[in-house]
Amino acid sequence: MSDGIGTTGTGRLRGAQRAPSPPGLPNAARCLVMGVVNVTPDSFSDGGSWFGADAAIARGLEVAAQGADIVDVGGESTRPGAQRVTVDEELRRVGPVIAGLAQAGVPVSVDTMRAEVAQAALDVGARLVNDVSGGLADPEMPRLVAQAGVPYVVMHWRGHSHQMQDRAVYADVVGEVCGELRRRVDAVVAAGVDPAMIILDPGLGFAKLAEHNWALLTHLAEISRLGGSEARFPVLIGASRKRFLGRLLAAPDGSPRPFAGCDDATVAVTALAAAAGAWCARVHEVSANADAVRVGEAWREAATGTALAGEAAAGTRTAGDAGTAAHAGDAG
Ligand code: PMM
Repeated sequence: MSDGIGTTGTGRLRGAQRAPSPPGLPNAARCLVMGVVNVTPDSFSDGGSWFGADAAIARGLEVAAQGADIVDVGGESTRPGAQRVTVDEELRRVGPVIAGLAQAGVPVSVDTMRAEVAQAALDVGARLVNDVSGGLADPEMPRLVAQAGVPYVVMHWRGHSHQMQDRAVYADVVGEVCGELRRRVDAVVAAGVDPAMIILDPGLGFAKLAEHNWALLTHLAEISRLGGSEARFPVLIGASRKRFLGRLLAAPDGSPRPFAGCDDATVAVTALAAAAGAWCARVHEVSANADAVRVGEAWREAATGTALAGEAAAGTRTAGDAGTAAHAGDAG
């Protein structure tokens, strides 16, 4: 197994590769940054902050200016225990925001589990459908995405918010998540979705305990290959401000760190995930994460270059010598 960090030889090279962006999305020689705009009164960490079209559009423009490659607009909270909103309410929340941002030239994704909402979002300029249920919540979704020919985030999901934490039971979380994602990929491809349009997401925090999230984060290369296939899918991760970070940073009395105090830890996860070959990090605070993906990319490139030089020189020099030679004279 290889995660692109801390392993050696060809394992590291394979793990560090990153799948390119699907057509129609920004492509960069680094991990992308997706800035979150939740147009909800009750989302996980930013509920209520951008509730209302003008505030949400202003926030979307702000995160784009801070370096978000894509702005993800959602109108339904998925925090554990949340109740669903009606289709009309979801449409009312996200429609004007997506239209406003798309008109301003911002690449927008719609965070929805409903085909009707996805269609309306695409009609006003969204470029990507981010479906946290991977097509399970609304059976119409894969067909709609296939007909529209747009990129599609297929996230690992085991049920709606009110029931998901009971389903955080795994014997082998990486193997089971890869297997369940593979079945979703097969299903959406059978519905007509072009495999080149699929982005995978392990669904951190969705029917996952902290140890499950960490295990998945350290096996991004396996998720990209669904545990061993030839195809390599782009991988999106959404660790930002999630509870497992608050628990990691708990006070001495055990009380979890509040969401807003988890942004530095989010940045650390982003840098590590970028170095491990993640395609995109979904985050609430963009600026520092936009720096972190560049750090991660430099790390990944240096690791890859060192390993390549070591392989080329095998038998004549050690990998350490090769790494030194490759950077001789570089004082940066
Ligand atoms: N997490 C949330 C919402 N949407 N989409 C994807 N693809 N991946 C995620 O991990 C994800 C998501 C919940 O977080 P929020 O309520 O803080 O936005």
